[in-house]
Amino acid sequence: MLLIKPPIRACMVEVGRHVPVGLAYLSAVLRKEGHHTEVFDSLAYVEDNHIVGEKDLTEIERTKLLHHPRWRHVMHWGARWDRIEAALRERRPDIIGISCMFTPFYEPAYDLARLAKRVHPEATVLLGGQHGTVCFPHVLEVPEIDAVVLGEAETTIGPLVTALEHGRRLDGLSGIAFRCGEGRCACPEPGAPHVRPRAPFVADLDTLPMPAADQLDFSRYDDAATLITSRGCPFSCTFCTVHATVGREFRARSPENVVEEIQRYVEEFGVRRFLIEDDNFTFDIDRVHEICRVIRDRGLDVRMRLPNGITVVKLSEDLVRTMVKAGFESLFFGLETTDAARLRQMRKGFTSLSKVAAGASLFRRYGLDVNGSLIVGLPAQSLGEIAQDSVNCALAGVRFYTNPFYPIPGSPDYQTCLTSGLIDALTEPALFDQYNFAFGNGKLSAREMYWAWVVTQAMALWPKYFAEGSLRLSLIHI
Ligand code: B12
Ligand code: SF4
Repeated sequence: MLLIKPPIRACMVEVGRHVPVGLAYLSAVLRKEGHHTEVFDSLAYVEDNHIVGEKDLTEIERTKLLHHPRWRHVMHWGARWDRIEAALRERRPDIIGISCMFTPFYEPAYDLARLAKRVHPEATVLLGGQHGTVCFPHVLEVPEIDAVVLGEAETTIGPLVTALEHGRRLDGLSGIAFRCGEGRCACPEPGAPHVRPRAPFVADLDTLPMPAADQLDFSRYDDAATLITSRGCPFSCTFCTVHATVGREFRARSPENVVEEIQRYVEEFGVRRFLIEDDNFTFDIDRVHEICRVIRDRGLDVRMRLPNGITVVKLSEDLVRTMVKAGFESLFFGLETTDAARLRQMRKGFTSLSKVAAGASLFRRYGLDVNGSLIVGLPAQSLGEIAQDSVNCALAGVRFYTNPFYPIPGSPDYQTCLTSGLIDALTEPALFDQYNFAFGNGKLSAREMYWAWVVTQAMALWPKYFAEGSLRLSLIHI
């Protein structure tokens, strides 16, 4: 089986260099069961990043460009299609598994499925990941995709691959969706797609094999590895959909198991930098303390970051000191807005500007770079409120950056936007791009929201501008 991460096409994007950890887990599970697997991460081929030519733009991309007047190009991030085609031809897989994490970037994932089917018409094409999980009816409209794997897949992928290899029907399996009437079920007539009930989540994450790191070239990831030390989040922020993939229960690996993985990366791959991408890493503070203690007991010289952000809940000086000593570097808090009533409405009442300011100053005291993140363009948010958020952060001494609001299909906010008429069921989901304002928020037009975001970003970058400005001034004085 070939597991592939598609390229991304967007105006702006935060691709960075992230190990395709979900696929590496699946590969490890399948290998343990005796299957042959390979991982191909299109996003690792940064040398292929290029501007998409005018004639190759899709209708959706043209619309995105209209919504993003300061950005004149759509970029293709990751491997070019000819490189991907060559990889498909070279490997001759019988099953091709595509991972689509982000709904706004589904187009290249679907194009990859079309390419895979053209190159290997006999192969089965599967799609998994967040997008497939929350938008499977949309995915099943693509004839080249044979089945969608729903949510966490370590327990479902083995039986699925075995059934496919033996040409068995799929209607008895868990956690998949597929079209009826194409020989995968026993129905006498074609009917509605089959959506099989989800398998239980992996209860003890320590039982999972370590991700198949030997299938990745870490020089392509700046010699950094991704760690998932826990899955699931008991909180209920209204813009979030992690529960669809990994559930509400906080399931954690033991500190020993986590540090064993870290040690393996250090010793076998020479990797000492780690990105911890948990949904809610600091939910269990005692466990964080313990992970840090085991790292130090084993004398591991490592650097860790939390690019996914952490909540301020239960932060203490003791914890911060322990984290810094164990090797934690920069991090950020998901603040979203400084308005307490809105935070309650978003079911994020557990955070506040004052808590984030206190947390940030704690980390800064220990030399750590800290930011807060704000969302711009929340439903019915006014220009005044947006400006107030940035000003409040500046007043509280919290460095911040801003992300545009977009309703993620499957989230409570998506439902609210539907009910209030801001979007309808036919609104193109690819337009809910990270840096794209496709519709108004009930108070502001899409254009007003866009420019409000540009202004807040300019303000967010002001400290840097100010520092550079004063440096230049002092040079003039000399
Ligand atoms: C890590 C992460 C990031 C990283 C990206 C890392 C990377 N590798 O690219 C960073 C910090 C950069 C990031 C950024 C963003 N993220 Co993010 N992120 C996550 C997070 C927390 C974890 C993903 C992860 O690695 N999980 C661990 C691995 C083990 O799981 P996995 O990849 O899902 O794979 C499993 C299954 O999905 C399945 N599976 C996956 N692929 C396949 C393929 C096949 C064939 C099969 C069978 C199964 C399968 O099996 C795997 C094993 O169980 C998820 C939340 C979540 N829990 O899913 C949000 C999430 C994916 N992000 C989200 C969003 C919105 C964003 C941002 C837009 C936020 C913003 N406004 O800035 C940006 C956009 C990024 C961009 N490219 O521009 C949304 C996406 C929702 C959607 N439907 O579009 C999520 C779901 C969080 C949420 N708010 O609801 N993110
Ligand atoms: S704390 Fe993070 S993972 Fe949990 S619901 Fe809120 S945004 Fe989602």
